[in-house]
Amino acid sequence: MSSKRKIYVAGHRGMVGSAICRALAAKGSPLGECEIVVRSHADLDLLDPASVRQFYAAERPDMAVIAAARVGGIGANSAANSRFLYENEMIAMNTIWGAAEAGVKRLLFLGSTCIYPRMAPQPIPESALLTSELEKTNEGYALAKISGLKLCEFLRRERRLVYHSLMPTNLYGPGDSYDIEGGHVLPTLIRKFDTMKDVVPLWGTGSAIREFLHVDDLASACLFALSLENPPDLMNVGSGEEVTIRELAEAVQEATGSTAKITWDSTKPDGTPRKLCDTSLIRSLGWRPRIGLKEGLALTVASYRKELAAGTIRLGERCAAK
Ligand code: GFB
Repeated sequence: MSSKRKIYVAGHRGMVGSAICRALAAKGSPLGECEIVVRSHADLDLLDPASVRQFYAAERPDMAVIAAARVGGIGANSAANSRFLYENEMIAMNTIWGAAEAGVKRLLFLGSTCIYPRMAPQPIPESALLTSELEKTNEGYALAKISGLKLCEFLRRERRLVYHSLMPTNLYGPGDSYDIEGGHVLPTLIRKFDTMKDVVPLWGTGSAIREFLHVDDLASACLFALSLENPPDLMNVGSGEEVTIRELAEAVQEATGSTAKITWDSTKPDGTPRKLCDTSLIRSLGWRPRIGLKEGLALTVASYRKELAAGTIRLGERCAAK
């Protein structure tokens, strides 16, 4: 019989899930050698509680990492708050509750720093959760992620299962979605600067401030959190590196070699004015990010070109995989 730990990664085809699978499979992983269990969307519908229960009963993993979600940028979120709430709520409830019912002892749930109030103090500490109103453009997504992290917290308290959550800041990296209408700002800008030769129309005023974290740094934070015997219920994960959207646009323009003219459409929303997370908790326990924005951007433009040439690039909306 194998003594390897069996780890279920939900959302393994998404940018985050695939980065976690790469990190788990890498030599020297802090979790040691493990057996990674995955299911494609076609084989397991995470919106269906009975299928998820059956899956856990059959596989009985030692650990689960929930990186599955419907995700998108400000355009996709604000146009479909209902779908972002419903699908993410169902995925969170089914994967977390199903794991608890099957006796899975350890689970890591992934959310996003959009769970914090729109006007949270900066940098945003974990304690800012539920202290005031959410940002309207992504309220549905945020509510679903808050439910998920609370379910983990309640199960931990009531059933002594070590279920905990990480809230990453805005992510980017290989395997992202380059959907111009529904994607996140960084990959969308790469796609726009690569394909629009004369004018690149950008949204909002360019004054919003965002922090970006390379997905491989998030994957290392996930493995780090899972290797802690008694992890905090909730930890932020960020790079500490902030830029205005205008500065990001200039950096992406340089990284792609574009000479197009940038225009700003102020009828489109800026969203949360600033979203820098306070990472003193995870840093105090020993985790650090390694990939700076300049290096990460160059790596991401290179992987965008590779994915484009290989025909594996994702240009449409992402579902059930962050
Ligand atoms: O990544 P993003 O779409 O979402 O970034 P959020 C939005 C910011 O980039 C806004 C500006 O200030 C936009 O005005 N922006 C400029 C653009 N040009 C563009 C463009 O072409 N496309 C896009 N998408 N933005 C998301 C949440 O918020 O953050 C999600 O909606 C999730 O729920 C994610 O939490 C991490 O950073 O505002």
